[in-house]
Amino acid sequence: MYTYWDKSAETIPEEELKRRQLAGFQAAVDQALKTPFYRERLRKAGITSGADVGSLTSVQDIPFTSKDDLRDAYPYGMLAVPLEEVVRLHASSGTTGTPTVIYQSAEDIGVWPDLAARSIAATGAAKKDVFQNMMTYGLFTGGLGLHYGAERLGCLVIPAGSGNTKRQFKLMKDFRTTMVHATPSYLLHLHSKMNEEGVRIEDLSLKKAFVGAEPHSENIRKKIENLLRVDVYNSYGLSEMNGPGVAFECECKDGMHVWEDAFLLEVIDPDTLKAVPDGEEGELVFTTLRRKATPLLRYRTRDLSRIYPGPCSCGRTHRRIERIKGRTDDMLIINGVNVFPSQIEEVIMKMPEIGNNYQILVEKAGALDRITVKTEVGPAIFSDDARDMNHLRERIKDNLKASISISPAVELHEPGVLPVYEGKAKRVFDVRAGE
Ligand code: DLL
Repeated sequence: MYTYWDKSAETIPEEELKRRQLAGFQAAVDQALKTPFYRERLRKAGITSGADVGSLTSVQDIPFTSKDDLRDAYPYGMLAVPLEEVVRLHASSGTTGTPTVIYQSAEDIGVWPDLAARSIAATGAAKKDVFQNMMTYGLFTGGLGLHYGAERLGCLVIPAGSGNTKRQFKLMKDFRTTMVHATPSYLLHLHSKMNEEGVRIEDLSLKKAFVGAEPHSENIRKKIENLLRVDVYNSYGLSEMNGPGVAFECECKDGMHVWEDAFLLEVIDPDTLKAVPDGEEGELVFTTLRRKATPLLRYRTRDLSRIYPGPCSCGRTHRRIERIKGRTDDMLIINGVNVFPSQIEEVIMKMPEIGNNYQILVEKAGALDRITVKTEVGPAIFSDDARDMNHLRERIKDNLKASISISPAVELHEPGVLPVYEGKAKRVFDVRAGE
């Protein structure tokens, strides 16, 4: 009863998968040795050919690659094929200015839609579906990644791009869109515009939403599922590993399957840099197994997650990771207490009174840190009665104190007041350094 895009690849026996991974890993090392960056780095580690890595565990003999390495190698230091073999590039600008760039050869660009088609087919999507892609098109990988995957699956693809809620609703109604792809924050925003645009759920034919590109909690998933009456599937990816189509939830919605025939996954302790046992939380590290133009070895994602033990009932043998908890560089230390923004989101979004948008502000108050959680409340809840609002504020504070030991100030806002982002939402404003 489960659907597959490429059943033999998705349910490949573990031993066979490992054999393929080793062949892919050795080829990736050979390929990496063609780049100025890795030639130098691997030589120092005593590796001069793919044959020097005899087993999957010997991945641990290879130095890590970081985002800074990609920046330093800009623009061509990590290119492993002649430039005329490259058919596309994607780049992400990040915060520091120098972009990181990933090149794709014609062969590479064939692999990615295959992984993307596999991902969306795992949610039960089929040829008859109408797929409206609300991710930003361009250098960002969110647009083209699933676009070509859905086309390969045979769906009707509407390349709507992000923004313009009015047009999104019109497209959804006129073409009976059954599946959408967007950031979770954009879908919540879209929902908050439904009334204003005179759209009712009954006017739409939506069945599924694929969400990713930003951290979000299980409670955000539930919220979107209830508000838009769709099944929401979590999609994880990063530009360095192509983009979306690295890990995706199947119909079981119980962790995201990492496509392990394309990406070699390690989970490491970000402090000791040693592998953690399966099931323990750590930083995800990936090695590309099938990319020719920009092979990356042991790329440190900074994303925290863990591997789910045991097989999934869908029959896929590719292991699953838990929803991303946050990035190692996202963790806030508030007066000595470590807290991830995702933990705050999890607590507030469990409360039915809370609306679709929130922000976290961290400042200095004398020697101490002060955290303020600003959240919109549902349209039916917001009131001028100060007592009601005070009561809700206190409950939010109590819940945060009880579950994550922080005592923030809480600001309640009317729906539509906090800023909305068409791409990745910016939720955390930590202004301590600038004070
Ligand atoms: O965000 C690729 C993507 C597009 C994934 C569309 C899914 C859907 P980057 O801009 O390079 O690529 O950002 C990658 O975003 O390292 C995570 O920190 C975060 N991220 C991506 N997906 C998820 C997710 C795209 N499902 C960075 N949950 C990653 C939590 C996510 N964080």
